[in-house]
Amino acid sequence: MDGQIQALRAVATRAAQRGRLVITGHDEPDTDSVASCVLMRALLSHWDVQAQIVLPTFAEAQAKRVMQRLGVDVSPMYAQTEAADQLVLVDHHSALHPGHVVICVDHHPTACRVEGEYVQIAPCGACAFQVYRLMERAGMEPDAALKRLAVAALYLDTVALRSEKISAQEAQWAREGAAHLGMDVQWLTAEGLQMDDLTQPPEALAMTGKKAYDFGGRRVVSTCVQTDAMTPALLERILAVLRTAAQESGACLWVYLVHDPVNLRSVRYDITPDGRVAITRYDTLVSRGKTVMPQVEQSLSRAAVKGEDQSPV
Ligand SMILES: [Mn+2]
Repeated sequence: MDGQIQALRAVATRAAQRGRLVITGHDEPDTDSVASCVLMRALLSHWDVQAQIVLPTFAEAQAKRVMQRLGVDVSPMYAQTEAADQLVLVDHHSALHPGHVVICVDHHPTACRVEGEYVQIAPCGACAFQVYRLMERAGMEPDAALKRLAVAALYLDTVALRSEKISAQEAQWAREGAAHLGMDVQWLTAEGLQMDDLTQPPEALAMTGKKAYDFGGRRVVSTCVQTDAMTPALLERILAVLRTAAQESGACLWVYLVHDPVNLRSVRYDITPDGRVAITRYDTLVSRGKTVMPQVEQSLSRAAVKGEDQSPV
């Protein structure tokens, strides 16, 4: 065991003698947060340090689904922290609930001073992977169930290993781990890419990711879907829903985006209240906030200028 690991063990051991040692993730915990908690509890228990996981807010739907499939029951973790609790923060670095922070292991870089006797914040694809590495450094041999959690956290926290925040080595570790453990890579990838379930009714698929924008008094509504399996028939049914929605919304435009994260492309459908649809195809996975909406704003202001030109003086 290296000095850093020894320091972590010493801090945890002392803290557990002072009061209840509580491991917690960020609010509305995602898969990485919950996995980090479970791995941290395993590490502490390896050292005979009693700790319990407390999640003060409900886990995201995806985390519930993924944890269930990986054999982790999150329901007993739902509880509140208390002021006297000794907190171990994972996957976040500022206490959101009562308690005294003693340990923090996170992968979100910050310029702020982080409270705690043991603080480890390193850029890494998933916090759970960082905890997994600590387990190895502690001389533990994490079992398959624990390793599965670290692999899943890496896939889900990094857009299926595509995010710029994951290093090539980490991605390789996740791929090899998934293969070695016989995990369903297609499932991990689909969850990581946050693909929408196309068996939902068109009314639901038309309304995913809804956002409203105001461009100088002109209201634009936008929704989007993530899939690599859109069919012309389903699209037609979604557009029919959107024609009605566009008319009833009072917005001057409804922008619907179909993102295909597998083939890295997007298609944009501009629906006007009169029911017309204009199509723009992008050969990249386009960002709504960074690319599409500025384009929409520009074309709206151009149209406004043109409208003024045509108006009789
Ligand atoms: Mn995370």
